[in-house]
Amino acid sequence: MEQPRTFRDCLRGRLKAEEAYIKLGGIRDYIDEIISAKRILIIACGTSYHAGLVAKYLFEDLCGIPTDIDFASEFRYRKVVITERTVVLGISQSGETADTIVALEKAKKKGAKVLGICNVVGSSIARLTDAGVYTHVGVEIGVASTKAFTGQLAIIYMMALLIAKEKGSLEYEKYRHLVEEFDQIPDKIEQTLKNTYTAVEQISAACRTASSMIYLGRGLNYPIALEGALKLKEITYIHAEGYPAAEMKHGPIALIDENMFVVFIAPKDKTYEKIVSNIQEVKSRGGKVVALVTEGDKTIAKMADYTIEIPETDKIFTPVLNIIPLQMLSYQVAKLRECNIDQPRNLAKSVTV
Ligand code: F1P
Repeated sequence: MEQPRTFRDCLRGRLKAEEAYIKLGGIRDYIDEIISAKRILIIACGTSYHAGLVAKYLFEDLCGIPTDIDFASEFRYRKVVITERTVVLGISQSGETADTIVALEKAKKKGAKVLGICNVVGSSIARLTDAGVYTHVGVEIGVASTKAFTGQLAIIYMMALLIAKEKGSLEYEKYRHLVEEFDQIPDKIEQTLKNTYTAVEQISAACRTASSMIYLGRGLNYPIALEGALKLKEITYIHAEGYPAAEMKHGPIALIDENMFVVFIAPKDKTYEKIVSNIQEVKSRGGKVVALVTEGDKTIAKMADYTIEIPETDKIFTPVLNIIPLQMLSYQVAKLRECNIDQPRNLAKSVTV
């Protein structure tokens, strides 16, 4: 519920086009290195990994820089090749996740510049990186990351926009248009919370007894499908899988029957028609469809069992609005199932071993 404010805090006031990079903390001193990087490598765990996956799509799409992402827990244990002019970006809410610390130290030893996005000021990861930026979302009380995730996205958007502008991979007019829209996002998060509350209550009542759910999205909203599913697992203990929507036919489609709830993230972008046909595939097998659609979309609303309407925005910003009702859905389901929402079983705020 705090996220309209925390997202605004991450922007540190209005984001004026010319000033964008004053807000990027120490990272602005490395902007030339990022622009001339041959590769960006993102390292993170859990929810922070999902923010990193959004960053991968944006750095490639807007900035044209080849970007890879790896789980810190994988990177730390295998033989890795760090090629010349690789910039590493570590993302961590707590700044104390053991796997991420070790992985970033390893990247540093191999000669990479290591940058960071952290929530906690003075944390181990903040100290070990060459430069970084804090999210400024404040302390997150619940174990499952929510406002830290959207805060990480805020920083990632600022980075991607700035790099694209400085690199010249985005025309200035388009850059200005995106910056202006970015400024509207805190208000749109607020609108999303208001508009989706009733729908989320209805859907949570219907799926509270589900034994499994599938979350599907494409492009920039594929990481949101992963994060929506992770939030459900973490706080409701319902099994959930996030998948790229087009991969459904390569396996998960076998799971679909009349007991399966499938959440589709379906903004009006260039993948829209494909998502419509994915929805048809689920409906024809009796699955229950929950669809996150752009406000006013009647086509999908007619096909879906439940619809959540998301305010219109530029396609690059849809992830930050789409995650809000998915977090709320997990919260409402957890409440109905009488789970301990702030302290889910088996989870720790920072995984330090
Ligand atoms: C990573 C993380 C969180 C998750 C939980 C366990 O932490 O997986 O995403 O919500 O708290 O740890 P961090 O490196 O982002 O602090």
